[in-house]
Amino acid sequence: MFLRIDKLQIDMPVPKNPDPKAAAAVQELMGGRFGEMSTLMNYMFQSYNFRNKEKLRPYYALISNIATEELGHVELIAAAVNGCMYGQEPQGDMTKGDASFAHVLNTFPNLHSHIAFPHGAMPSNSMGQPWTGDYVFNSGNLVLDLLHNFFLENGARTHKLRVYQMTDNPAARQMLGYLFTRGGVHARAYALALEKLTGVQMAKMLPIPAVDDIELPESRKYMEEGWHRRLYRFTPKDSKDYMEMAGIWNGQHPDGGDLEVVDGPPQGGDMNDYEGISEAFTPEYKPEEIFEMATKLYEKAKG
Ligand code: MN3
Repeated sequence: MFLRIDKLQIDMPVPKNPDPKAAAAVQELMGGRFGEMSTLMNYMFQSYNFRNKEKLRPYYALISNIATEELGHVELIAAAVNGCMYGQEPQGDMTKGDASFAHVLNTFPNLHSHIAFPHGAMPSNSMGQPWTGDYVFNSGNLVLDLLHNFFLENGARTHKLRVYQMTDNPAARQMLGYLFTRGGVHARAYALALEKLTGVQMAKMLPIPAVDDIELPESRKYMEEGWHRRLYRFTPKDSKDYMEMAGIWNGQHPDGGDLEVVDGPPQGGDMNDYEGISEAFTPEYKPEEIFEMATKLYEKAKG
């Protein structure tokens, strides 16, 4: 089962101004073929359908635990899309009754987000095409599935770098720096799993593309903090769940530091909050009544 912690995996800056073009590009990393919904659902279904869990614990633990981290990556992409859509200031004036979103037609190629979603993240790619279960590969053959996962992570690296090159939005780039580092960890983990299973030196192929994490300025901060050498156990500290992945995630990173399994999730960053947009009816045109009702519920919950 899953626990939910009301935090993001890291602190995410909010861009000063709305940047819907950056949001549209980042959408590819949500619901594209190589997006976070794909890594999440590939590893999730591989863990659901895993056979001989007891005999193959280290592999099962690795795939299951990375799946959980990916759910947090989906959340981070959503936070980045929302941040880029809103910026720090609420937009528009609901009382004017003019074409408040006319500018969107010129600046934002993903109109579906403005019409069918509350100006936020969608389970779709940068063209608004929905994510599909066809992106899930789960043959049940352990070597084949691990090889696929290695391919998926390296493909995702390529897409992250392309999105990086498409936007200079500092908030989007910080999120990319973090996810690039973590995707590198996952690619390395699947490479190690394959090496220990078959003896083939997958790590000699890394990284694909041949851009080291350190070359991304926004990744450096996370590397200085050691994120590129850690796998977190996304489970309460006092549980023993997924410990067995330490049988795979051990030894040295090429930078000389030790690979480490950390007990419990990372500390996390604050969940961002955004003002509603009245002219888009989020959460309502005149939300005061809803706010008042919620205040009463909130007081009741506090006892
Ligand atoms: Mn990821």
